Amino acid sequence: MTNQKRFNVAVVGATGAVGEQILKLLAERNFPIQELKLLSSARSAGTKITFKGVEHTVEEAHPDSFNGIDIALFSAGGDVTKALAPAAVERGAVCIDNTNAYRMDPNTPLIVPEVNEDKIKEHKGIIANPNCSTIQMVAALKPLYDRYGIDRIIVSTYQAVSGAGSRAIDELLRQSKEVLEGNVVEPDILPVSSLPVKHQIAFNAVPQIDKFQDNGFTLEEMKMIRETKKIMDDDNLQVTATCVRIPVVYGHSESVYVELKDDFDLSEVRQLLQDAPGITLQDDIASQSYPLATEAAGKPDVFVGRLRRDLYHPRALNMWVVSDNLLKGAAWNAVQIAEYIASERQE
Ligand code: NAP
Ligand code: 3JN
Repeated sequence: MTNQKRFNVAVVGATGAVGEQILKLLAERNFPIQELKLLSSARSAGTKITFKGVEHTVEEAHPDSFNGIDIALFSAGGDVTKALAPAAVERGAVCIDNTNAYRMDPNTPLIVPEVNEDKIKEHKGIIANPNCSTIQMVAALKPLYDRYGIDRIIVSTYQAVSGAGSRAIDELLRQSKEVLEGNVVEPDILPVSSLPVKHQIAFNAVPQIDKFQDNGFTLEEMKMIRETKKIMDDDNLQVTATCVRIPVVYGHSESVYVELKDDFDLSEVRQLLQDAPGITLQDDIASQSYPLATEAAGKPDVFVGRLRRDLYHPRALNMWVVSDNLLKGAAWNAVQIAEYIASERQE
């Protein structure tokens, strides 16, 4: 495009697992960048990162880092967002935030472009990216919600350790080796919570992601419940979640039971999913073809399969939903929002 408007872009958390994927996508997508600022904590300040063949030096993030910035992508944890995003907005930046900090703030749109892109324009400086487990589920359910309506969702997740950061990946690999070599396993990181109690993740399934709430659900489960209602803009939606960490490195999987409001036809459901943006239907039991974390890893889509009618509820459906938690679950969803903003400003 000639005379394409270019933007000054800041990536906060540029040295992290999500930040790395954001940079990769900005380069691959040829995002219209004028100047790129890479920000981290003091720990990584001075680190060199090459972006499109040009070496950039990572700087420690502080409020004045955002002078002249048009678009800031945050993935450095909720406390960093709370400390710096308002300062970035004051300086004229639009912030796309990957953390929980503003997701439930009524003034902050919570966006999955395939579901509620129209709400982006309501932002007052900050746009929130939902939790990874929420994103892939609502993307898969949106075509069904629009066609039949949804009463109730019961979801169980099987979440990869990369969702808990690079130290959790290291922990899984270390523990796997320890078990295979017959050594004692000493859990150190998972589950991430304020308590010192840790559990083995290698060869295990841990039914706790984030800290427990007073109602017995974990924070990850409550994020899924609250965020789904906000994104679907439906307070009557009944959502139950059980979130489980499993020994997979990349790719969250979900077993989703959904009760629809209207009768459905399974072949029409398949067609709706096939036609939906960002969804790949992979559902051929005759050839044992269904979504797998190993195959979804590194890809931007949400993969859906194992579609089947419930045996008891006449309007219920079961499905298996898999996506790369660092891509559609975080970096790709954020870059999609950034592309929307950039395209709006071209006009
Ligand atoms: P990570 O690999 O641990 O990276 C954390 C990044 O934040 C690093 O670049 C780190 O810089 C930076 N950072 C830490 N403290 C900072 C500070 N005070 N000021 C500026 N930068 C600071 O973690 P990650 O897996 O990339 O996840 C980062 C955050 O993204 C999470 O905390 C979470 O809020 C969000 N996230 C969201 C989803 C989702 O579901 N949408 C998924 C995963 C993560 P240093 O190198 O200097 O330490
Ligand atoms: O554990 C996972 O698989 C997803 C984790 C997401 C996460 C981890 C630490 C802090 C979040 C999130 O995105 O909700 C946060 C947070 O921003 O609170």
